[in-house]
Amino acid sequence: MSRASSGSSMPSADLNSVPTLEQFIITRREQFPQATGSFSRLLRDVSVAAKIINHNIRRAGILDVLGETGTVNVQDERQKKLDEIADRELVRALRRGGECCLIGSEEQPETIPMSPDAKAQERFAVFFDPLDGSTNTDVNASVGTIFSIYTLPEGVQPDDALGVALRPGSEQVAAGYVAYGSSTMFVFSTGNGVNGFTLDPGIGEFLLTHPDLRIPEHGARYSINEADREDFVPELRDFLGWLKRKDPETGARIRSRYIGSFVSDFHRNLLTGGIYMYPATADHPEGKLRLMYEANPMAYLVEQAGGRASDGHRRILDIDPDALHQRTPLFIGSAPLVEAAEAFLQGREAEGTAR
Ligand code: P6P
Repeated sequence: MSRASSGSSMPSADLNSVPTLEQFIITRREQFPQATGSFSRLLRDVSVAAKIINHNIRRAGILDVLGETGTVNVQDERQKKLDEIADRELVRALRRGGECCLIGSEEQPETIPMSPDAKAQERFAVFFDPLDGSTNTDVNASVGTIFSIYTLPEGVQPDDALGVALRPGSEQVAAGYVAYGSSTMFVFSTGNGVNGFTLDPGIGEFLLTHPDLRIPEHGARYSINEADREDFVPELRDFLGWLKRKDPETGARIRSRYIGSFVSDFHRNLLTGGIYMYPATADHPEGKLRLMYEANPMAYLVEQAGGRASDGHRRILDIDPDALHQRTPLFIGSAPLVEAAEAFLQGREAEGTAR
């Protein structure tokens, strides 16, 4: 049980009783086979950008960072000022850190090649959604940052790196997100489980508050935008009908929660159990979520936490990417719920009660 969920508050004197993010990575080095100095420094660089982004978000009404930039990004979405700030801070932190040789961002039409420092022991490619759910920023609702890390073979030139980096999500070496909610949390995995850190603004450090996170098998919440219901295939409507039925034994019924920020819905479902769905719709026939920097990193995390992620027919992490900004339908969360969704979508009956 995480310290936070046990309800125990942490007297300030005990702040030193739990590791910071950087201490965690260094002291558990044996669990991070790729945790060369370069990898630890790369995670530090992402966490530094997260703190700066958090600083801007927490003062959004005070600093002139609300509203739109007046530009449209490569996704044909109106860009928010905080989108631009988050993207800029992540690029700056990774460039300054010198560990990364390729960046792919939701906000950038093309990848950004970088010349890693000569001292860099590894070649990393980082893909990120700098501010997921940014339409929420002007209404003080929660948002997030999502990142995905691949290693690149020695000797690859930055200009050739994208072709080398566009690999299935199963080849990620790390992935994570930052949830800017009632507190700011940094949640990541390097393939040995999922750990959550909460930012203590008083000392400017992410502290380990949610060790070894596992997604509950039985989901309490489902997330989907039911305004698109008319676009859903009949099999999905049948699944939703099945999902919402009363439990014959307890009379309980799953509850709907849809925040408008994938990171926030995902994070809640990771802690309480549940399923997030963004299927193909009329406006997004390929699905809305982007494979390389939204679906893949979260699929990596959910599988590390015992959950499942699918496009309804294929495991997300098995999809062979064709393009940086390609989209995918997404069903992600507690394994029994995702398996039931797949069974309906594939015309198979769902076994038993998945809830
Ligand atoms: P809709 C944010 O733009 C996002 O990519 C996800 O974070 C969020 O769950 C979804 O889109 C919301 O999209 O079409 O329901 O408004």
